Amino acid sequence: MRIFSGIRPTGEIHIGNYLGAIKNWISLQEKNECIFCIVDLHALTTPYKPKDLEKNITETAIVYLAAGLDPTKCILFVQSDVKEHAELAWLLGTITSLGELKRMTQFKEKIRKHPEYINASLLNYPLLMAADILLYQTDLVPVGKDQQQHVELTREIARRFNRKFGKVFKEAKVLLPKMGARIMSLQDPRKKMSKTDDPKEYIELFAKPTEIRKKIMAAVTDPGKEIKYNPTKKPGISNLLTIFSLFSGKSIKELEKEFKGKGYERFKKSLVKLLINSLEPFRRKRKELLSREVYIKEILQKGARRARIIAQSTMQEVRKKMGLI
Ligand code: ATP
Ligand code: LTN
Repeated sequence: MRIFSGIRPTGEIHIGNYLGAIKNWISLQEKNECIFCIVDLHALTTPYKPKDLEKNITETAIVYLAAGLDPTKCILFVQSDVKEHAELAWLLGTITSLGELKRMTQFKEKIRKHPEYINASLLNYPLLMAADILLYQTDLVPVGKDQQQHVELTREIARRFNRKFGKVFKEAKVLLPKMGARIMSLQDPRKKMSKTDDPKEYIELFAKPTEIRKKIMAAVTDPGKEIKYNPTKKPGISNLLTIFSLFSGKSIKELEKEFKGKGYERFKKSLVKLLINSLEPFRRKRKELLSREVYIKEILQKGARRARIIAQSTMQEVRKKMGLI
């Protein structure tokens, strides 16, 4: 199977990004042809500082490597290094309606969050994402729940193109994790954990023990003191239980039994310990990688060269079918 996914280099990668996406990429790379991208062009659609962008790209590459992506097993590259992404996005825009783009939940959320930054590329974001996926004849797109709608639209665009111009694209399917597809904010467990929100709301993958302790102990819980999984009535504790379960490998049922009658504080303290231990190897690897900037650059350049070959071959087909010779 051909796998494609990406992350925007917009800030610190958090445990939601890890549990919802990256963790699953690690196992997928063993038996599939995987392509993982740092989608820098997508990062320009929300407020950013040019001087932070380069740092965030390197930081995202470090996350990929520290989390266990292996450049000998998969292609790692930066989106803007392969020009075909922007080209295909433009072409796909010609067969996508304004209504389809305006309907996207992420667009609606982002314009609510940044009313001063409503730009055309924010609306066209799903076209670029569709181009990312379709250029590589992708079968599966492993992402968190928030991206499902974009993958569905990509399928629709692929079908439409194939019908209109002749078959070029594969209809990629979304691949959601069974658990952890939507890790919630630590301060407001009714909304998703997001790296462009207040840092109190998320735990960075490389967080220091003191930060982990502070944020987990301050995480919003629910009335009562029972450790019970019930996302509608107890969203706070259910979110923490999900995080606990995914990092420990224990089922929610087992955890409910283990912490029966023990209260929120004991539960949170155990979670702090678990997270400190689980994230320690990531911190260690990051430290190692920080001094290897040249090595990281080489991986990304080599990845871009390999990606370009696939992308160019798809684009040749696209141009032919659309009459652009
Ligand atoms: P931003 O704040 O920049 O919108 P984000 O935290 O939502 O960022 P993205 O770069 O949009 O992160 O997402 C990267 C990957 O992580 C995607 O596959 C996305 O579905 C997944 N993801 C993001 N947030 C969560 C979350 N809270 N729970 C599970 N998966 C998530
Ligand atoms: N929109 C995604 C990032 C992204 C992506 C992709 C994910 C851009 N292109 C292609 C999967 C496949 C997000 O997480 N915000």
